[in-house]
Amino acid sequence: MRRSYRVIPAYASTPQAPTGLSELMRSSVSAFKTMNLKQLGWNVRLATAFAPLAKKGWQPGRIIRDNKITFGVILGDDSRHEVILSGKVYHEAETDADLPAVGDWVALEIGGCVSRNIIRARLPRGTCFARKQPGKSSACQLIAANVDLVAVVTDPGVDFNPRRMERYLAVIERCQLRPLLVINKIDAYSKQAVDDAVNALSQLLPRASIITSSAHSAMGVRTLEAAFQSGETIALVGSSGVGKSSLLNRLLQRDWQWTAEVNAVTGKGVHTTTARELAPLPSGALLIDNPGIRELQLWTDAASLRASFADLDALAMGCRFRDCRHGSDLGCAIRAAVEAGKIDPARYQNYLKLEEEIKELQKQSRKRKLKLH
Ligand SMILES: Nc1nc2c(ncn2[C@@H]2O[C@H](COP(=O)(O)OP(=O)(O)O)[C@@H](O)[C@H]2O)c(=O)[nH]1
Ligand SMILES: [Mg+2]
Ligand SMILES: [Zn+2]
Repeated sequence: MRRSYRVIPAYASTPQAPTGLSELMRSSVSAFKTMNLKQLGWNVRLATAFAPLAKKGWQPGRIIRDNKITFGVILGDDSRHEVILSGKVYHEAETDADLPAVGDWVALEIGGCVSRNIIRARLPRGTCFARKQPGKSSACQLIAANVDLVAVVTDPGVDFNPRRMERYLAVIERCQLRPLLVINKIDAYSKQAVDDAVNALSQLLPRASIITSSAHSAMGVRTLEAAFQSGETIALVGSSGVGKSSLLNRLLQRDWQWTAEVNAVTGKGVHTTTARELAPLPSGALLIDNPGIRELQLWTDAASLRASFADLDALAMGCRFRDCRHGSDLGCAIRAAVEAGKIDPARYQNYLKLEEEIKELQKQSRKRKLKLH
């Protein structure tokens, strides 16, 4: 499987703008734009990559919305444009994950062929937040590009599942991003239930910070805001319905324009996130809201498994046999620790399942390679 066809490429040529005028426009706005680009996450790495593209008269912009057929981009002067992909960028992408995504920086031709705005190139990514694609294939799906921190949102009740949080964390760490756990909707639960949720997560995942919040009462929202630095890109993930979009609106202090669709009958805003989008916050951070990730499947490898189970891995050094599978094997140090009550049995089960999952992934990727040759 290569990629699904979903972006209509523009087979447009680049008409040359009159040099004098475009030069003038570029030089007069460049200082102003550089200043504002920084607030969108622009840095030296990107500026270096963009330098040769600037000579073609293209402008740097950041993708803030994926409309499936078109993209929404924001420029350094805060203007927002709807853009399409050039045929070249489309054809040069080997997989879906190579196509521009929310968070990506692109070189744009604004008002190009037949007044269309075209993505002429995608700049190299600093980071990628990616997961395994739903379904059987082991292909990777990009959630967002150039992300610094991933905030996993849950609630203390219905959605609460520390094992799932652990899996999110494994993906986040494999992508070398910083994790943050958010327990939202605390207004709707007892203090005891919230404390229990915090304790369960901090015991299982001691290396991740935890913030409790309520998008309804605004409790903890300031703490959340303080955890995001200016110019930093944060991806909000978690099950549908946990309050990601509500938190975003709280942080924005208004409704994000693209998510407020007005119902023709009631005249009220209907808030459902159908697309992935990036919103600049008044605090200077950039927040990416994701539609619910229905099926979290790991796109992970042995290294991330090792990282999230470092303590179990250390224990495995004490197993009698080198190839111990930590099941019914004689002299298994991990099983002994579980039996002695030192390791949570559920976490041990998860460890065994993750190993199987990785083996399955590797098998599938081998099969795919065989088919290609
Ligand atoms: N009680 C309570 N309800 C919330 C809170 N945050 C969101 N909700 C509700 O939960 C539902 C889903 O919220 P939404 O922001 O769309 O969740 P998303 O799918 O994660 O983006 C809506 O009915 C919200 O009003 C909260 O902090 N407390
Ligand atoms: Mg939402
Ligand atoms: Zn063992």
